[in-house]
Amino acid sequence: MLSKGLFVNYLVVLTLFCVSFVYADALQLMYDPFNDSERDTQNLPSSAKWYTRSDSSTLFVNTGVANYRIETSVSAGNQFWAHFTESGSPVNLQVGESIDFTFNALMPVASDGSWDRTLWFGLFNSNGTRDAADGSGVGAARTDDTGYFVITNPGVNSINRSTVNKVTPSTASDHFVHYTNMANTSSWPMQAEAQYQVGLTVARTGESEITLSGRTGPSNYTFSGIVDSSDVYSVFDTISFYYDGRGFPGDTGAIAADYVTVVYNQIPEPATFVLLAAMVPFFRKTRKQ
Ligand SMILES: [Ca+2]
Ligand SMILES: [Ca+2]
Ligand SMILES: [Ca+2]
Repeated sequence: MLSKGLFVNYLVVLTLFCVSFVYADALQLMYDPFNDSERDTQNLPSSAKWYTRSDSSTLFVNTGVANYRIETSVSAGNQFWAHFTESGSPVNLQVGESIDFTFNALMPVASDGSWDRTLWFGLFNSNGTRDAADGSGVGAARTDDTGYFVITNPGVNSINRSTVNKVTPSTASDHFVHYTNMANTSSWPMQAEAQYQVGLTVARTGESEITLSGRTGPSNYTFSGIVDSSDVYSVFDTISFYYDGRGFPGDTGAIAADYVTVVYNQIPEPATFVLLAAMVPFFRKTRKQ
């Protein structure tokens, strides 16, 4: 029979175990404010190595503004991305876990809303093959990527002008080429040089269920409860951005981002608690000596 002290210890461990399923640990995998004025060093969480699909000169940290940020040069469009885990160690969401991707979006020149798919951003999985050079993203390493993303229209304030999308399974695609629309939401007209926090949260709400939520602008420009229950994606290691210049005056534009953040809301491993429980008698024995 358990002694009273031992019983209390087991009770504490059991409580910790149960509480762990209610309160996930928030692990900050990336928080890049670009204070270091460069985009080339992978030293997470505070500095990510960023890549552009175009020439290296088209993506830079703008140090000519008060608060440094990553920014594209003006062009007809560009795509850039970063990896928020070590290669081969993606986030593998368990039931009850989620991952948040947020950033401050900024338009050096305001979008004029003349194109319905201007700003794209999402969470992806490289599936073990990463594009890790400027000018890449066009070959086999990219076509196996999967994920979820948002398209928003920062030139217009209207219902259903933003969409939430999923990379179509088993298609040879780039992050943003072959996709399935999951839901429509509202877009927010971003003013030039004003920052708006936007983002996407992917939650694993069941063995075969993913629920998406996020933000396309201030206040109530949010979406939630968008459920995927077929061929779901639960593994992630990449964030990616794209913009289409047709959304800007003259059909060329640029985007900037700051405070790019990825948080993994992780449930502590049950094994940790089983181990703790197993060690309780040992601790008590040690204390008695
Ligand atoms: Ca950096
Ligand atoms: Ca900054
Ligand atoms: Ca890949």
